[in-house]
Amino acid sequence: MKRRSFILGGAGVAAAAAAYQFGWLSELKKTYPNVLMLIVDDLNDWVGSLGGHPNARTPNIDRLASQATVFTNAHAPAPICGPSRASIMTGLAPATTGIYGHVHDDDIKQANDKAAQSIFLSEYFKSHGYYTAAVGKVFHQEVAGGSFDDYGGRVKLFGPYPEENFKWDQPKTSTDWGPFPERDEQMPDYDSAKWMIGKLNEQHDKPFFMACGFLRPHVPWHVPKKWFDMHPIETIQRPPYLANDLDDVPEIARRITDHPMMPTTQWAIENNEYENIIQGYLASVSFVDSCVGMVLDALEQSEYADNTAVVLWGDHGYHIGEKDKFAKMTLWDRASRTPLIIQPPRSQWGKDGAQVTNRPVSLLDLYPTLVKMCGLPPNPLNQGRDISPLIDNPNAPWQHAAVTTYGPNNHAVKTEQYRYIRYEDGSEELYDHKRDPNEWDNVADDPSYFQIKAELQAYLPTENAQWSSVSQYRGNDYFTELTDRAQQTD
Ligand SMILES: [Ca+2]
Ligand SMILES: [Ca+2]
Repeated sequence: MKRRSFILGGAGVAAAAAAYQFGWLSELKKTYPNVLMLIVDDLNDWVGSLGGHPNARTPNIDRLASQATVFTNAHAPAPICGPSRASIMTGLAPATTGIYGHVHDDDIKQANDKAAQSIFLSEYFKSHGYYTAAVGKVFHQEVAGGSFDDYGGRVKLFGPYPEENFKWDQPKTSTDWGPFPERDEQMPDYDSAKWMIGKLNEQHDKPFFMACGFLRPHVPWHVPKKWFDMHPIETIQRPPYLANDLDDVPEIARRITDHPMMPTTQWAIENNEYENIIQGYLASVSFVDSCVGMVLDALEQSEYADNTAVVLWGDHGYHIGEKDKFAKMTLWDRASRTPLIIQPPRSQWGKDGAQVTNRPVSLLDLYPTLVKMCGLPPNPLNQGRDISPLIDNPNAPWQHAAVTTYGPNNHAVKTEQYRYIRYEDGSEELYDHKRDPNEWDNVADDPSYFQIKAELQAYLPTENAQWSSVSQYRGNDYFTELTDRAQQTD
C-alpha cells in the first residue's frame, strides 16, 4: 500500500516533468490528450478492416480504421474474458497474477502479491490528473470498485432474453441465436453508447480517460431483426473448416478445449444451423458496430475531436465452427487474435489515412502504450511493451512475440509466421502461417522445424504463478479440477 500512496502523492510532479520533457504547453487541458477506449466483447476478426470474413459489415469500425493504425496480429493475454481483462487493466500477465479463469472485479488485487501491487490502467490515469469514466463491461463484470471516477453501470448478464431460447438451451452458457428484441433501444449496448455520448457532450476541466464496454457479439447472438436482414441467409459463407482437424493435436489440447455445453460444428451441420449461427454472429457484430458509430459520431461533433486518442479492442477472438467449436477458450489463432485499432489524437499525429501492421502485439501492451501516447511516465510494473513505435512506423524492426496463456503453464507464442503452443505436460503444437493460415497442420514433430521451435521457446514466460483461489472456471473437467485444488489449498 505504501508504494501506491507514494505514486499517487507524486502524481502532480510526475505529470509536470512529463509535460516538460515532451515540450508541451503547461495547461493540462490543452496538452494531455484524452483517451476513449471502445471495448467489444468476444469480437474476432470478422470486421471489414481485418478481412476475417467476406460477409462482415462494419462500416463504423472501418471508418475508425481508415484513420488509424490497424494491428492485424494482435492477441489477447488469455482467450477468455476474465483473465484477459484483468491482465489488460493490471498490466500483468496471467502467468504472473495466477488469474487464469474468471474473477470478480473487486478480487483482482487479492489474487497474489504481484496483483496486490498493481495499479489499474484507469487508476494510473486518474493518479496523473485525468478524469476517468466508464460504462458497461470494462473489467469482467463491470469495473473494480473505485477504479473510475464515474461508472454508468451495466445491465446484468447479456440480455434482454426471450421467454424461451430459440435454438440452444444449455446451462453454463448463454449461447443461442435469433432475432430479438424488436428495437436497438432495448439493447444494453445502446444504453452504454448513449451514456458515453452524454459524457462526450459534457465540459471537462481535466483531460479524460473513458471506456465504453459493449457486450455483443458475446452470446446470446440476439439482436433486432434488421441486423439479421443485413446478412441474408442465402449469402452466408462458411469459414474454412476441416472436419478431422483435431486428429493431430495433443490429448491435453482436446481436454482443455472441451466445452460440453456448446454446440459442435458437426451438430450445426447435421441440424442445418451452421449458416444460422454465422448469421447470428455477423448480425451481432453489425449491431455493435452501429453502437460504436454512435459514440464515434458524438466524439467527432464534440470539442474533443482533435485531442482524443481512440482505441478499439476485442478482449479475445472466437471460433465460429473452426476446429469443431463455437467458443473462445483455446490457444489457437481463432480465439487469441482480436482487433486492435489505435487512432492517436489528430492534433499530434499529423498523418492521414490508414496504416496496417502485421507485427505481433499483445493487449497487455495497451497499458504502457496509452501511458506513453499521453506523455505520462512509464509504470515500471507493466509487463507489456510500448507499441507506439509501430504507430510511427508499421514496419519497424520487431523482435517480439505475443503470448497467450490458458491455464497454468499452457502458452501460445505468436510471431509473424508461427504459432507455437506448449502445454503444461510438455506436449506441443506448431503452425506455419505462411503455408497454413488456418492452423490445420501441426508440424511440431517435423525435424525441419526443430530450430524454429527452439527459437520460439525463448518467448515462453519464465514464471508460472499458481492458480489463484480468487479465480475460477468450471466450464470443463480440466479447469474445474484446477479451480477446486486452488480453493482447497487456500
Ligand atoms: Ca470476452
Ligand atoms: Ca489439424
